[in-house]
Amino acid sequence: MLIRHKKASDVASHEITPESVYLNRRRFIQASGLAAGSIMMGAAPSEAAVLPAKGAKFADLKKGYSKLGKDDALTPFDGVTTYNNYYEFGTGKSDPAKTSGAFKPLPWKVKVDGLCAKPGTIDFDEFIKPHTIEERVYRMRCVEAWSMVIPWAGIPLAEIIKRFEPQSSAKYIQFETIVRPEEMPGQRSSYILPWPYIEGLRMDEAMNPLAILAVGLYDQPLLAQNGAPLRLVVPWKYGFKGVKSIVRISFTETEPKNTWRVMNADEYGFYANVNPKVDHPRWTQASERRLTGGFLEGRRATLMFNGYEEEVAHLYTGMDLAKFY
Ligand SMILES: Nc1nc2c(c(=O)[nH]1)N[C@H]1C(S)=C(S)[C@@H](COP(=O)(O)O)O[C@H]1N2
Ligand SMILES: [Mo]
Repeated sequence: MLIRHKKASDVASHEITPESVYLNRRRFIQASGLAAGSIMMGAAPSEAAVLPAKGAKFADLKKGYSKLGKDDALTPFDGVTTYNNYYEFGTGKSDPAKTSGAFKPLPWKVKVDGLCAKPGTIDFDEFIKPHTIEERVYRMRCVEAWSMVIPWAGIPLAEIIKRFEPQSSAKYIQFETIVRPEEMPGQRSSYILPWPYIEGLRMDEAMNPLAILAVGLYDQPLLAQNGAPLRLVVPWKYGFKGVKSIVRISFTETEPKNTWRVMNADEYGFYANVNPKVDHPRWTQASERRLTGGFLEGRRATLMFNGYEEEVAHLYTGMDLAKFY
């Protein structure tokens, strides 16, 4: 096993929190008004990052920056793990949970290359070991106009980037999803999308403190359908920017050719910032339906930059936001 994990028997019972209890704890925190801003519970772990055994919980997850409104109840675990977009496992929302049984998230290697001083191919445990895993509770807004609220466990992308010492000529970062048609039934068809799935960010976007590489959600390692073992989360952008099951990270001088833009440049851009004023040709972006308790709610207004305007608007000063869809 490449991941240094606690054996189930080593995990103290207070660290194993059933989903229902977790939700109640969260609701309590929200009810007591502590949800806005950083949640000041729990101490930073003294150890380096360690993934828990399957089914067990991250111990003492550090509470990172999370900002929610009063109408932002968490999407239940069942919703986050059964209503997915992951075309490598099929195009239906329930396909990824159903067809990903053969997918093996471990062992895993991540190749880092391009314009940086320290390129290399790194085992997943080495990749996460130097870092503290933080909880970040973020809204997630798909361009199809549905949304969720997800308690991620992840590592600030900026911290990871710094380790590889990108050169000043590196203007962008590109991410690539694994290609494993034998484990990913959607990849056996070349009609769905061109594989591998590619996404990217401008370097200053990638360095923004909100951007994380997630390794878990609801205190446990990511399931295949959510992008195990490692996926990007950029909460102010549409969900398709959140590339899953990353095997390669490249520092580039030119703008990455992200998959959905390659597929249909009239409908998808590179920046893909959540913007209620700019409609997708097929869907209004002014409002969205939140997934709660197993169903999609009625429409609610979509927020500029998905509610993270304060944190990210400065990245786009001088840009025509109506143009950069
Ligand atoms: N490799 C890969 N990454 C992907 C996708 C995909 O099809 N393949 N779908 C994207 C889209 S459209 C969305 S909305 C989010 C959904 O993430 P979730 O299923 O974990 O909620 O994943 C994104 N990442
Ligand atoms: Mo999406």
